[in-house]
Amino acid sequence: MAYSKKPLVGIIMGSSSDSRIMQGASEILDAFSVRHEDQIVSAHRTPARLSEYAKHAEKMGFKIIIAGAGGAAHLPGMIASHTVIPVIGVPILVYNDKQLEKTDTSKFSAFGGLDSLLSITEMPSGSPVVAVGVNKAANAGIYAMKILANEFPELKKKLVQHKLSQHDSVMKESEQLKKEGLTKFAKRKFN
Ligand code: RP5
Repeated sequence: MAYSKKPLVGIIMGSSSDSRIMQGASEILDAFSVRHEDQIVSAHRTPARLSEYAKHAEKMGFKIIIAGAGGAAHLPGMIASHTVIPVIGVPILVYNDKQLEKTDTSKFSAFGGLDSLLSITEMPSGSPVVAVGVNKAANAGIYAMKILANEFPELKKKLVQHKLSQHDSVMKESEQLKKEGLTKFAKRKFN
């Protein structure tokens, strides 16, 4: 059952190359049956569209915006400066496959994602953006569910269930590790 006929969350990203990371957020929202609208909005390539998107988000009644960007990641902060809708930022370790050869090692951010993390979290006072860890889009999805759970009790139940299943999966793995022994377990899992 979806909680609303209209999307409750807007997911945006600075580039199509961010989609492989940002799908972590949409997978969580889908699992919790929460509708979302997904778009590419580039703060530096489509700056006018950015302010239009903020208006669109308000008109749509989004309760949360999840915004992912890499490098000098100004998208989440700029969106937050245009709207009072809470923004969860996802710093992305850039994988730029548009302009560089697949073999070019500089395709990842020179600063390992720290550039985007700081760009998002170090918003000056007055226009805050909360951020998850680098590439942790799924956490942005879970955090969005926690905010929405204040309004939708069914979501709260699902979050409790989600926690229980994490517990159960650790217990299952621990039993297996105990049974096989560390050396065999790690070899089977990672080799
Ligand atoms: C940022 O630049 C995007 O968020 C992306 O992470 C990065 C690289 O974008 P592409 O050059 O791959 O489009 O704006």
